[in-house]
Amino acid sequence: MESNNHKAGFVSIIGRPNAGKSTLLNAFLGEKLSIVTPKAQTTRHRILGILNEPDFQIVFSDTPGIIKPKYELQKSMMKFVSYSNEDADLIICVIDAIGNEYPEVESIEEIKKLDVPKILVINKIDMTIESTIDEKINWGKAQDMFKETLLVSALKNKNIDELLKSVLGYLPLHPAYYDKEDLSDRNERFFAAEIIREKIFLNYQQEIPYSCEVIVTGFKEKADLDVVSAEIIVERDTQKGILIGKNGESLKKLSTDARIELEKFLGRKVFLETHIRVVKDWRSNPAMLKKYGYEQ
Ligand SMILES: Nc1nc2c(ncn2[C@@H]2O[C@H](COP(=O)(O)OP(=O)(O)OP(=O)(O)O)[C@@H](O)[C@H]2O)c(=O)[nH]1
Ligand SMILES: [Mg+2]
Repeated sequence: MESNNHKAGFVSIIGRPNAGKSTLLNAFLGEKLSIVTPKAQTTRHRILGILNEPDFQIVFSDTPGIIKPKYELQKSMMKFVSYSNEDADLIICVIDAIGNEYPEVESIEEIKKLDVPKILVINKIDMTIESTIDEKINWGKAQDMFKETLLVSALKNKNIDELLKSVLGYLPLHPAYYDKEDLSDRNERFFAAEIIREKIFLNYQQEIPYSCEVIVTGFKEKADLDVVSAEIIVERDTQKGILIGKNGESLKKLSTDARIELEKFLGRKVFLETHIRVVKDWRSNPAMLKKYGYEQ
């Protein structure tokens, strides 16, 4: 039985690409759920990460980095951010302490309009000096919408407990929304596809990662291992050639990297088979996007 003091709520994690939103989600959960890479626009979906304790359930949403969309896929990614904010009991706006990039004025204006408490999280404090942090703090004050500002390092797990305590302060008394055993709303197939996508982001450069989509077409649990079949979708034949590489070596490395990570995630041996398929300009094709789980 849940106590009368049980809290539950939705917390939307938003910010520019690369600010460390997915790393922060993983830090909250103490588990690697969302994929993380040094490249911008790694996350393409809204991914729920559920933190369960006897007295609370926090449903975090990791979201794609906020950008001005240039093609249909990016438009859909920005829809996921809006949905996440609409449901939220609290919005965590993550900014990167390194460099001097701030959220776009337009996106800040949109967020300001929402009748939801917002807090500012300045991330990557392990990598920067005090004066630049001060600049970020002052920027936050000037926005006149954040209830508070917290300094963290999601990567080094610094001040995450303090942030969590603060988050709980904004959540209402409410029964759990999801089963208290659940870690996410997504299934193993989804995370398997994400892990392969992460390895594509890490192994290939320029447009390749952005031109790829991964679909898990088969997932068979056998006695001694899982057999995972995946299709990697690319936009052009030349990209297929690059993915495969000389004598198939690039694809072999990608498959090995993905399999190792998959085995870690699933805690079981994995046999991974990959096929590459060309779907011309899938990123701009509404029908294909719908098929791949992007809403229009
Ligand atoms: N030094 C340092 N690096 C961090 C920290 N948090 C995240 N990073 C790094 O920043 C990069 C981007 O991290 P992500 O978590 O993928 O960022 P994101 O905001 O989810 O990015 P998108 O999904 O592309 O919008 C990765 O290389 C992370 O390892 C941190 O606290 N300190
Ligand atoms: Mg991300």
